[in-house]
Amino acid sequence: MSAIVSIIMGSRSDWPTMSEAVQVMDQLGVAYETHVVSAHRTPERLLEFAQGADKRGIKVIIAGAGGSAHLPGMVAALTHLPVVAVPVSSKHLKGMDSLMSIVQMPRGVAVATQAIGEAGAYNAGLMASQMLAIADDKLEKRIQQWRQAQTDSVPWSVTDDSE
Ligand code: RP5
Repeated sequence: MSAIVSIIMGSRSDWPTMSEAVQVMDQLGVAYETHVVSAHRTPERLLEFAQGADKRGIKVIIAGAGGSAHLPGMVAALTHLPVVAVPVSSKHLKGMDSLMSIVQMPRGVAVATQAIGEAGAYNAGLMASQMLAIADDKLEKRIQQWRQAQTDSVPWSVTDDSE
């Protein structure tokens, strides 16, 4: 299966967070690729990646970055493909810097920003899958089944697992 979602991150150090995105896509059978693309350290790679993604068959981009976190917004500026963004937690400001930077996009360039950290990365994988399901009936069915399984897994009782 060739990749239809591209997961990019500003640094290899973002991978423990961004690896959460692949978990849900593995469960839902969505093909993805993963790359390190830094807006600041590899700006030419960023340009090449963003301008070539559509031609390579990528439909949705998930971009995670921490700190000044310019990657998601710059990718969105360079391609019409939807960009789902993950603010990665940072050492000094715990990802508040990443969130504030990523979420404050100027009018006319959209980024779908998720929560800070692992839950945000996981939901980015889910959101990308839901976007793709708009034009994929089989994937839509798998997502419905996945959601039902999640609902069924929530226990009624806090004291007895068997209930
Ligand atoms: C950002 O700076 C990256 O996305 C990462 O979250 C952060 C720190 O990067 P490293 O110094 O660990 O490579 O660009």
